[in-house]
Amino acid sequence: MRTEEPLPVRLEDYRPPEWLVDTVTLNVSLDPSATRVQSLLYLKPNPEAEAPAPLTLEGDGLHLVSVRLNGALLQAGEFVATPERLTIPQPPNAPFRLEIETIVNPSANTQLMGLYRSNETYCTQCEAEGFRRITYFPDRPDVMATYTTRIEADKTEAPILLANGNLTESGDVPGGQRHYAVWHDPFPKPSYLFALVGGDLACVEDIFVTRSGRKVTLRIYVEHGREDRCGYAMDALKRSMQWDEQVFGCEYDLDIFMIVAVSAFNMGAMENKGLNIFNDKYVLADAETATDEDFARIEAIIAHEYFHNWTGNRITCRDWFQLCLKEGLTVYRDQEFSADMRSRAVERIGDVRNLRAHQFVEDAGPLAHPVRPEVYQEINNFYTTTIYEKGAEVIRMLRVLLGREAFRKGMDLYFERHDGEAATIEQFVRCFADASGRDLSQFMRWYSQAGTPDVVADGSYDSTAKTYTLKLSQSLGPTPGQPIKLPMVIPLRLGLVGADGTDLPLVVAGRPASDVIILDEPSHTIVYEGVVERPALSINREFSAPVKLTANVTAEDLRRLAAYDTDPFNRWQAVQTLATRLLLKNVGLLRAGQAAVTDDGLIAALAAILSDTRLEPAFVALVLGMPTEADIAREVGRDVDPDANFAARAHLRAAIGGALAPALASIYERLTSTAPYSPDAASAGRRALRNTALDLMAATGNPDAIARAAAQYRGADNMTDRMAALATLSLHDGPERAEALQDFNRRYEKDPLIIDKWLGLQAMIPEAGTLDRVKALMAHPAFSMNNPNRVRALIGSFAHGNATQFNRADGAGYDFVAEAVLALDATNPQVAARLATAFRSWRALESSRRKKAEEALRRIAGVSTLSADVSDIANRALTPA
Ligand code: 0A1
Ligand code: ZN
Repeated sequence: MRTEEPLPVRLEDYRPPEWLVDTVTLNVSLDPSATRVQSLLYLKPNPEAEAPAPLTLEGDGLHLVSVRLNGALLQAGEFVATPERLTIPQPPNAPFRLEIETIVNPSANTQLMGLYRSNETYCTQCEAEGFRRITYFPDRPDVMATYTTRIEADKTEAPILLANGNLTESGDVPGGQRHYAVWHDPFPKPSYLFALVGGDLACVEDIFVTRSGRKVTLRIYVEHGREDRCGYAMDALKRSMQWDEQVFGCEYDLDIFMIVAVSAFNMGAMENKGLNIFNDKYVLADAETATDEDFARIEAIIAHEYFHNWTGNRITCRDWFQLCLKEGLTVYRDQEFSADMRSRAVERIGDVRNLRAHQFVEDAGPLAHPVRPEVYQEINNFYTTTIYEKGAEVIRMLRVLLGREAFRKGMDLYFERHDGEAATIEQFVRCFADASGRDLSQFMRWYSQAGTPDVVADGSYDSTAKTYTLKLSQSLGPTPGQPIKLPMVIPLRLGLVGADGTDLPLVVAGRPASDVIILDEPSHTIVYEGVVERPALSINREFSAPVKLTANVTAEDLRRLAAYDTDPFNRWQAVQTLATRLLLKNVGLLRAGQAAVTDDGLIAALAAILSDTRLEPAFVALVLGMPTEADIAREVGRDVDPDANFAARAHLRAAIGGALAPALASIYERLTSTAPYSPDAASAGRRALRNTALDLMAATGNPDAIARAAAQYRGADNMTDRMAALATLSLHDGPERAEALQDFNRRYEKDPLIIDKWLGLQAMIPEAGTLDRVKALMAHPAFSMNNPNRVRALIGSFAHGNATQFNRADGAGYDFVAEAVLALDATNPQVAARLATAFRSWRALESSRRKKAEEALRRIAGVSTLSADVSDIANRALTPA
């Protein structure tokens, strides 16, 4: 743990590094509790820095053994070493060699940052500031060096020794049980991309031939016995490599690409050069153990980490404020990859649902921050949905604004101009401005202004003049530190949909007009001419801008869009909007003690979509999905009562399940298949629709439907159908549920990754008994507070995925999560801080819950030994709006 209070870091304080590092030669001798790290650095003064200065290298909890400068052992007085810093007050004003020896204890590293052990395997995590937990270093991304890593270890403990780059040498250490391997990475990189692994791992190997004909060895390392669950990840990797060549012209650059799956990992995965390290959850999959969603996520994360090789590694970030430079761009790239591999419409709807569920919520609360923040206390807390997913939306808007071709030109220019550099957002956007000749200065506000813009679209038809007048306006509310906002550049793709469902021609001032309107003023009016009939407005098609849209579209228009819109996103959106209007009305009625109502128009729209056999099943499943409790809470906005939201949604689901029972039953039968399981998107879509139908039929509590779910659970030959049936059963307290839950535990008790699904499902049951169930499950043999996946599955699902029970009226949900945050903070502050973000919407709650949530947050914030990570989240969450 750090012993110094961290100061806020500000973008405006950026200064170039005073010292540069040409080469790093590491010699790491692995030992469970005393790993010896010898680091040889060739340093030189940075000609761009202001003045020659003392040399200050960062550390974190380090123990120094010795330091030598140009071969001479430094004496006390010639350097100052603390666990956090190594300072040489008077270094030569010329290039020199520095040799540093430190000892670290990987077994005691519970933070999982730096060098640690996952089960028995030695592995590293250096992003963002983990390298300084291994050796003293100028640990900032604009210091790029080439690395040579020699690893030595006991042969039986760690027969496999890996590091970044290509293997150059390996062999036995004479006279003992130890062996070594030397890896060299010729590409200059920042320290956060360093990695090494040592362990007894199994390996699956394949080969990829790049477009220029180079053979690249592909290896996935996993625990012994897991080799047969690597096939899908390997296939996804090869498809990613090929796609990046075809779509972005990016070819892989080393002779080998390795992925190592570990069971203890703070995040999803890490893009270390040539040696990606993955949470095993995002590698291992087969029909028996993984759901369709797991397969899709594995494909996306494998692609994401691979794509970082160019967007992140070859071109990295100048400083951590530029994090979205690599993350937003790489998310955009992985979303496009998934869209090409699967269904573009389904991918887009899924991505937007995810954006609204997480990023819009973050943007609406006390943790809101710009896509490029200007200040941070703890960088680990900025791996957020705003940096990642909103960052991707900003890139997507660039493509909408510039068009596909100019966008690609801008990307090409970026790769050409900045390869091998640590770049900024300004440099990135400049490439698109230069490639297109467009002025993108106002567009830059997407990077600097936090919050979700509100856009109001008000259309009116003049049947005499045959004109359609569209008034658009935008506003952006205050966010922490940003009381006043300037207008954004908002690209809105739109269509005017006629009664027969076709798009009417867009004509403005006598000329054909683009289907993209750029709203860059507070308000703007457009008059479309020659509009032969009253159209239904379909706006923000494809979700062309990440805004909250309010349009004066009638229910009748929405039903037209639901039935016909040529843009599948807005077809889905039309149903969502109809459902949201009904849900909001019912939340009001229920809170006033009245009965909820139904909407025949919505049911009819759903029935029409259900019976349209030309539609992709995955799309129909999404349409039937209905807004989530979180969606409702977001729309309600303030004075939120999670119980009322839940009741309104449950009422709607039961109404659909009741009214459409015959259609749902026939879908269920029609999509029943005896073909062997395949994770492809089309098959997954059919399963998604069939399981949605099952769930809606059971939503009425109909015993036949519940019996059907129980039968599906028992008879399933794949995890998707088994889990879906279990999820349906989990919502209906009865013997079928108890039996299936017990069976699942028995079946998979040896496999913690699968038990995670079972833990998560139970943590999300919207019943009063769930908190006690969660507490009891903490004693389950598979559960451990030391494994982030287990913690997220059980406690994280409860805190983030169970709105009614986390927000129990008696406050017991808050108390439980607060205690868990504090308990975890002692061992793993990053995971604790992530859990603490569950409180981020506390101010939107009705007053009684708000008070209880605030008390719990204050209890967290008041603990004096808090980590920087949790203290940052708790304090920002409590800062007055
Ligand atoms: N760069 C990774 C995310 C990541 C960030 C921090 C980590 O530290 C524990 C790990 C991974 C990505 O975007 O996938
Ligand atoms: Zn990433």
